[in-house]
Amino acid sequence: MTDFLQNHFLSADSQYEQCDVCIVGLPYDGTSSFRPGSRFGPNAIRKASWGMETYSPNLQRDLSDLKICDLGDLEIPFGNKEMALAKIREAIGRIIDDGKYPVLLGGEHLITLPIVEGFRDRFHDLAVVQLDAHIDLRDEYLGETLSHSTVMRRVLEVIGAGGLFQFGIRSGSREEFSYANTIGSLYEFSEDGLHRAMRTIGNKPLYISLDLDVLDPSILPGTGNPEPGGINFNEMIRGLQILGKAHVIGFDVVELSPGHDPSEVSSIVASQLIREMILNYWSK
Ligand SMILES: [Mn+2]
Repeated sequence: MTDFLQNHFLSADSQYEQCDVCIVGLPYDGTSSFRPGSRFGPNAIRKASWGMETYSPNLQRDLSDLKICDLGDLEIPFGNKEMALAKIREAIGRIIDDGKYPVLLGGEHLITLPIVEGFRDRFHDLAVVQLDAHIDLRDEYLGETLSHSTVMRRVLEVIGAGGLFQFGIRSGSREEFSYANTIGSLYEFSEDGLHRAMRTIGNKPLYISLDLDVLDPSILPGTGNPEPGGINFNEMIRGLQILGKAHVIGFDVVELSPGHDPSEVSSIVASQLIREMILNYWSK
């Protein structure tokens, strides 16, 4: 049957077996501390995506030229954090092993940890770019070592110091900033800063984690922990393009909390960024 709109991302109408790019929703928000609701992110992105064109005039590429599949949301046992993370890690591993290009929709930022573990088991010398307002380098938060505010500290343990490149950071504790300065992970989100990171990353496989709160709350209020003074849309588009000079092996877009933006513009911004990222980063 044709002519029926389904609840999948725009143009993601391939079957899994045939697809090159595989979109997966990871609707986990179990450790959100301030304003939960990012479990509703993936479906809000899917819905908003139908309002945009498949064609990017900026890149002169079209989603409809790609074979994209949207698997829907992974079923996650919400009350059991370890089991939720293990399930995500296993799902990501299967998608990579099947030769698909993974595009992951959060969910809160903790989901990046099992994703990075899945990539680390399969790619040597992995680099991770974090686009985020928050530094997320606490060793523990409220007595927990696994949390949205400790996630990049755990990621560092997985990939090793020197593998993490943080952009857009404007919130964190004194201790976290001093730790970041000792390992040299902070970069300015500017053409200079991005090119500098690109030179260090070189030919390494690169995973990108885009926490949407890196954007200014005036264009993306629908997130759990908004921070004023963020990046605007055109700066982000330009930055994502520069990151495309590296070998980007997959990415996540996390922390959209659609319930906090009745205008739905946040979801529209998120879906446009995902279109640009797919068209920027996927190549045969
Ligand atoms: Mn954040």
